[in-house]
Order: sequence, then structure tokens, then C-alpha cells
Amino acid sequence: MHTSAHIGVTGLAVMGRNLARNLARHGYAVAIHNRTPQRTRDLATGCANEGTFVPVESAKEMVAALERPRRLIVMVQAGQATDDVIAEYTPLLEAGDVIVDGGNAHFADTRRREAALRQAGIHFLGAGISGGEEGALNGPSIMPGGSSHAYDLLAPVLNDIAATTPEGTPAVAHLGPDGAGHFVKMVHNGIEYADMQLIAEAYHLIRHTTGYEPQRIAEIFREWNRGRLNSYLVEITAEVLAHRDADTGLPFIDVIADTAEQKGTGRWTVQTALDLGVPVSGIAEAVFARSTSGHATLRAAGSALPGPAPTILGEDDAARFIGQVEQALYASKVIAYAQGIHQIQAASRTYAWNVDLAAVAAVWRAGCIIRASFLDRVRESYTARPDLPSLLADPGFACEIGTAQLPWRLVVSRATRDGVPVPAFAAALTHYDTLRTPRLPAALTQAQRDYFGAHTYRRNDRPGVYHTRWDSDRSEQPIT
Ligand code: NBP
Repeated sequence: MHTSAHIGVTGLAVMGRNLARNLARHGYAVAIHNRTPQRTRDLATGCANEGTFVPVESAKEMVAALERPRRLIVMVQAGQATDDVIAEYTPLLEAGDVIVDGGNAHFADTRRREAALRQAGIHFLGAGISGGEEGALNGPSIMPGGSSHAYDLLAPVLNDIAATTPEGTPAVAHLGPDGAGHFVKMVHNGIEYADMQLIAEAYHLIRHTTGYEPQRIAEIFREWNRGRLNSYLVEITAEVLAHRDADTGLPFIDVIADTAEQKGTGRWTVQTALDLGVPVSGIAEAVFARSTSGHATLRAAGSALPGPAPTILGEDDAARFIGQVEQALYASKVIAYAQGIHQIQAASRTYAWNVDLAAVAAVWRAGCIIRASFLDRVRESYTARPDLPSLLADPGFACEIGTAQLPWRLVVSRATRDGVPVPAFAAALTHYDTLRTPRLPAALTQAQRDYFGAHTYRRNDRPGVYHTRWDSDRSEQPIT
């Protein structure tokens, strides 16, 4: 057996297998292991021409095969499987060795694992990896969190295997200690949900107001992909809409079931945002839209409810409306990213991670599902002002959204009037209007809370906390 593999990968399903191949193609001797040995053998024999693989059949053999300090990438199912694998390796590894969890772990699990392994002197890097199986093979976007020492031990390898941004830099950066990387990956996935939902709403609205066939709408997305909406998701949307089903000859989009599934990272993003008290309404609406799509009984009952039939626009009006949808999509996308970035800022403060948001935008620029030209501008904004309170405080984005806001309103009103659901467009616009409203009805909410629960309130005109005796003479009492 080869006794000095540079790095090990355990867990050789689609992601681990392709990541191991990516490492081997970059000249690393990769020790490979999988619980079911057949996967290990398949990789070692099937891809032998791609580089040096060292197949092993146990954790003990893996540890013996690795050069020191050992670097082991765990690519098994998130959750209990990851805990099981870590528990198996912990007694076999030595102080100074590094475990990298490249799965989609919940950041709280990563914090727990990092703290536990630190006691044993073992470094733990929680690395979010995005780009699916294709990215794992040809260059993913990598979001690592952990100690600087652990990152330094892995940085040369991660730089080699990561995607390359348009600036020529690798799409990887040390994002902070313990769970910072997995948190950023989770929010990446949440933003991905929002971005996909917004694109889906744009398509749906155009189809229902113009009557255009999907192939024609594909052209619209192709055109948009040449402008400020340029992104992987817009690009693949055009491909999907242009595709015809081989069996029926019908547009592919019309033959697949309209029930979207989810694996859970979008839901985690929203749950975590609720805990942090951060509004991520665009992401939340996207998660709820997927759940609603799967509620067959609810939808069957709802299908009998009354509502308007969409009016089909003439050619000139349709062209004008499509331009407005582009504005609405762009503005809503900026809001969704701004909300996700706010969530990262809030977690970074709560957990003292000191996440560099310019680095996050740079890492998201290549290899991952939400890669988009627009992220260059996000990176520039946070490079110029790392303390920017919100993406919407950037003069460039504020100006663009200012220009987009009227068409955005027209799109949301037309959708509402015609009965076409646009939950994410509407949530984004509502968020925008909430932020710009000088005086919110939260004053009434607070007064109600004081009325029924003596929850107290603050006044605009003087400091202190007050309660009104609602059940007696309605006199006001200063509390502090
Ligand atoms: P899966 O998430 O489907 O997990 C399958 C792997 O986990 C197999 O290697 C399996 O071994 C192993 N495994 C399980 Br299940 N339980 C185990 C246990 N108790 N002990 C040891 N090994 C165990 O694989 P994947 O889709 O390649 O994803 C790997 C990680 O990357 C996951 O955390 C996933 O969330 C994340 N991720 C996936 C994607 C994607 O596009 N698929 C993208 C980004 C991140 P076996 O062969 O013996 O059953």
C-alpha cells in the first residue's frame, strides 16, 4: 500500500468521488475509502488514468496511508453519518491532523464538532462545497470555516481544486472560525431558493400575460443573460425552457410535475433567520412556495376558488411588460441577496466570526449555483465599505432599485390583478417599502402589546419605558 497519500477522502458517492478525482487530476495522491467497499474499487479502477488513488478498506488503513499532518476530507451524508465517521477517526488520528467536513452540515453541528475535536488537538474545518457533482469534479466554490491553522494546512489544496473566478482567483476563502463556512453555505442555498423562485415567477407571469410558448420565453431569458441578470441560473432556465420532451414533443416544462422538492438547507436558512431575528422574506417565500406546490389536497381544494382570468397582452404591450419584469426580477434579486447577506452579518456578530462579505461575494462568483456577474458589484461594494449596513445602502444598487421600483410595482400589481401568484416578487417589494417607510404601524402593534400584556412601550418625544393603565384611568406610568 502507498503510505504517503497527500490527502484522504472518505465517502465516495457522487460528491466525494468527484472531489477525489478533482484532487487526483491536480497531482495529489488521494487515499480513498467508502463504507461500502465496491464504490472505492469502482473509483480506483474506473478512474485510474486520472491520477494516483490509494484505495483503503478501513479507517485504520486510511490513517496509515496519509502523510502527516493528516488531511482527511469527509464527504458522507450530513447528520448522524458525519458524527459516526468522525467518532471512528478521532481515536485513530493524532494532534495536529485535520478533518474537513465537506458535506452540507448544519453550522451548529460544525460548531459542536469543532469544539469537541479541539479538545483532542485535532483541527476541524467545516467546508461548504457548492456546484453539485459537476462542480466537485471541475471546480466547486468552497466555503471553509475553522481555525486559521487548519485552513493554512488545506489552503494550497483547496486553491488548486476550487473554481476560478473571472479575476483569476480561486473561489475559496477562509470565512471565519468554526461554523462560519457552513453558515455561509447554508445562506448560499437559501439565496439559491429565492433566486430560483424569482426566476420561476418571472417565467410564469410572462407566460400567463403574453401567451408565449416556452421556447419563445427561453429567448427572453437568453437575452437577459446577456445583461445585468447574467448568471448560471438564468442561463440554465433558458436551456430548460427551450427543451422539448422526446416522448411527447411537448415543451419539457409542460410534462414535468409542478411540485418542487427540497433537501432542507433553505428551511435551515429560514429557521436560523428566525432565531437571529433577521428578515429573509424572499428566501422564506421561496421555501413556502416549494411546500405549497407539494400540498396536493390543499391545491385541489383551492382550484375551485374564484379569481380573475389573466388578460393576454398585445405584442407592443407584451414587449413593454417583459421589460418591466426584467426590472422587477433584478430588483427582487438584489433584495434577496441583501437579506441573505444581512443574515450572514447578524450571525457573524453573534458568533464573533468577522466574516469578510467581499470574500463571500468573491467565493460565490464561480463554481456555485448562484454564480452571477452581479456578484462582482457586491464584492466591490463590500471591498469599498466593509461596514456597509446593507447592500441597499450602496449608492449604485440604491440608484438601480430606484429606477426599477415603478416597473416593479406595475408587475406586482398586474400579477395581483390577474391572479398570478408572485410571492417572492411581492415579498421583496414589501421589504423594500418597509425599509423606506418613515413611520411603521409597529407603533400600533406595540400599543396593543401594552394593552393586553403590559409589555410597555417607548415614546418618540422623550426617553424611558412606559405603560398605560388601560384597564383604569388610562394614565401613563414611567417604568424606567
Ligand atoms: P450522500 O449525501 O447521498 O451520502 C452518501 C454517502 O454517505 C455514501 O458514501 C455512504 O456510504 C455514506 N454514508 C452514509 Br449514507 N452513512 C454512513 C455511515 N454511517 N458511515 C459511513 N458512511 C456513510 O452523498 P453525496 O450526494 O455525494 O453528498 C455528500 C455530502 O455532500 C453530503 O453531506 C451532501 O449534503 C453534500 N453535498 C451534496 C451535493 C450534491 O449535489 N449531491 C452538493 C453539495 C453538497 P455507502 O456508499 O456505504 O452507502
